[in-house]
Amino acid sequence: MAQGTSQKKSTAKKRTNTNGTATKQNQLNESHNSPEIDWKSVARTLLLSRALDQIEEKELVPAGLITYQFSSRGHDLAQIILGEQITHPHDAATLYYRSRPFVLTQGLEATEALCSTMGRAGGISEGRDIGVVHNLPRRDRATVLPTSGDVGAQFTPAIGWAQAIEYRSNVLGDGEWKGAIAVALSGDAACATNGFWSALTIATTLKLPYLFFVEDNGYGISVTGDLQTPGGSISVNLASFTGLKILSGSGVDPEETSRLIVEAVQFARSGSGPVLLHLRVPRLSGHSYTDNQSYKSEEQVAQEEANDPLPKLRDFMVGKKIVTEEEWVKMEEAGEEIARKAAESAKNAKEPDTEGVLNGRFYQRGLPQVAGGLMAEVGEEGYEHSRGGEFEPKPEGPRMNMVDAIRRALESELQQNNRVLLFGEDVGMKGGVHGATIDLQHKFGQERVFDTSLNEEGIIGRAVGMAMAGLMPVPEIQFRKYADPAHEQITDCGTIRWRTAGKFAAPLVVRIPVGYGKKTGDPWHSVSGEALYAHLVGWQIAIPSNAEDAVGLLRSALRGNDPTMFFEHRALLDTRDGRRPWPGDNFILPFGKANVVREGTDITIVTWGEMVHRAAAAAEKSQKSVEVIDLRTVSPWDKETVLNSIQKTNRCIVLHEDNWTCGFGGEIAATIAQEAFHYLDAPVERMATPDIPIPYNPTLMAAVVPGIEDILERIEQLIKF
Ligand SMILES: Cc1ncc(C[n+]2csc(CCOP(=O)(O)OP(=O)(O)O)c2C)c(N)n1
Repeated sequence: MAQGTSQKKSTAKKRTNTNGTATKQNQLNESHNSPEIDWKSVARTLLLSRALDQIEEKELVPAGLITYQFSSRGHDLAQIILGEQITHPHDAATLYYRSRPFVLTQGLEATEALCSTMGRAGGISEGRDIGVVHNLPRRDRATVLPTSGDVGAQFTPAIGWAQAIEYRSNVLGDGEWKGAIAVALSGDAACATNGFWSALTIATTLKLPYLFFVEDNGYGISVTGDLQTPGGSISVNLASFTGLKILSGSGVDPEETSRLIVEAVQFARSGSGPVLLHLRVPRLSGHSYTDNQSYKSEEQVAQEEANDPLPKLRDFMVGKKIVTEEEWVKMEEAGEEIARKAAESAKNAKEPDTEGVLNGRFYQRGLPQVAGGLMAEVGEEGYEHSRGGEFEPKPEGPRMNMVDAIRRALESELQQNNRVLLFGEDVGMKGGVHGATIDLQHKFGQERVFDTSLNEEGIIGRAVGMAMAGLMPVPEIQFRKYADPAHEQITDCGTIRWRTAGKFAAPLVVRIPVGYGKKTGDPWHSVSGEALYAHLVGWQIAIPSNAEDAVGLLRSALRGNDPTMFFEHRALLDTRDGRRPWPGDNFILPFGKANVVREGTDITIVTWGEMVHRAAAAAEKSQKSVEVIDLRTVSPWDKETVLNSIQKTNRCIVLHEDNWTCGFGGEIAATIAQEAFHYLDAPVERMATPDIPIPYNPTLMAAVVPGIEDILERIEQLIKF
């Protein structure tokens, strides 16, 4: 039996919250070595959950006080029994919108629940997110990781947490993480998503302590299960999946459901690998309040009603003399009373604070962060101390390739911070397809530098879970185009801090080679596409133009507290333009601070990445005095340096390799037009690749990507304007 279970035994305690439900840590039944079910606690939570659903459906939604209502009726008993088992201090759960009964077991208060669905202050996201999309930093039980509205997005962050459990307990020696598990709650349709299959592959290949908890009601809104999974049973289909323990059965019969759940949780805790628990449950309401279930026959609805777990629990408890009929009625009334009081409190709760609505896009001193990243564990002062560095480079040795400088920066941070982990396709033994991680696995071991399965959603989603478990994950995506399958995880990661009202953060650094190669390009390996990510909430984006900046920005991101995209331009990795001497083991560059590469008075060129060198070469050739600004980072971008330069030169070209339409140059041009219009002596010029992929043939490529001669010509034209 895993060590964590015996820990639980020794720390067993009882806490009663204002829901009146006990959040008791499980005690072991000595004879069976399995946790006893506290049926009264289960019943209290179930009755409260029903009363909350009821008051929402009958009163608060019709009164227009709640917009999104998702009933959990039918799914609730199984979730609550599960919640009674998820008690290890480092357990974590990822959820979906129907998971509120589980969250009640983890300490969610009834008033908080209704403030959440009503979008009021005091709700778990302070009105920012719909109230069924929960998150809960650890109270007495597990950490409830931020829920996504995207079905299927819950699976891979839980994988990251499970892998972090292994890393923290086995490598960092954090004994208290031993025996913890990650659980992902889902419906049956969610088993058709990319996230599910991604998580399944990782959990089984790495034998992670992971529980897939599938609540199968036979529908994904109105689409029946046979269209989600051939034959309609995920457990039948996965029977031969290597490395996966499968359990399936009733999610409504108290005895069978609890036996299956206890077995599943114990298996996951035992260190034997992942388990999938497939429970059949009825969905006793429409998918959401507005769904009238017209696609179900009356017979079907009646069958589902007959399968309601609530009367089954009552009959079981009364039959087993755990409660009398009278006690049951009293518990029912108590649940209703709590829900009623909670509704009154929620109705009287304030509207959320509008002043602070912009807070939480990025780390800001003074804002809370109780889960995720280093700061949640060491506090703000500790974190601020740890991120220090030297802003002045101390060049040493000969000029080195950018790729070698990146490798050395990774190595020095791996040495200084044992929470840094590097992973991705071919990152381990091979050292990455671009060579940025050569020898690092050899030096730091397979636990810290490792290969992953070919699944970008899994790479990024896992990184998100690891970051929330306090590690600093550094995933590599082989080429920018191949980040596309991870887009859902990328967008959701960026909003974590904001949508949890600052409670959670997932600082991590995604390294991605971008742009055309030394000799040629093509539609797959030459995408830069920074504008797509600059448009997202919550991501920092660095695009260094040389080895020195790469080291400073990478180190800054690795010691930072926000998700960062670190773009490595392919044409600079091992070419002369990108080379610089090593700037020192502690050199750091702040984000949002541009570099004026070349000063001038006639015209300003604003650019980044490889285009910096083309702009500088054109400036060199030009007879005019050209100022070249290397933005270094596009999120945040250094508006001040750009606007100051335009006040001096009165003319500006914005130049990038990314496509024209909605390219980041459009943002800069619009800002200049708005904030420096009176200083302009000519329109702001944009230069970019037209809206086509980068062509393979070098002549074609040269015809569309802005070149030195094109820039030179544009300088002349603009100055003549
Ligand atoms: C990626 C994504 N696609 C579509 C939706 C819209 N949607 C919300 S719930 C749902 C059905 C999910 O069914 P299931 O996973 O079985 O859970 P259940 O609602 O039955 O409990 C769909 C299609 C979504 N939220 N996310």
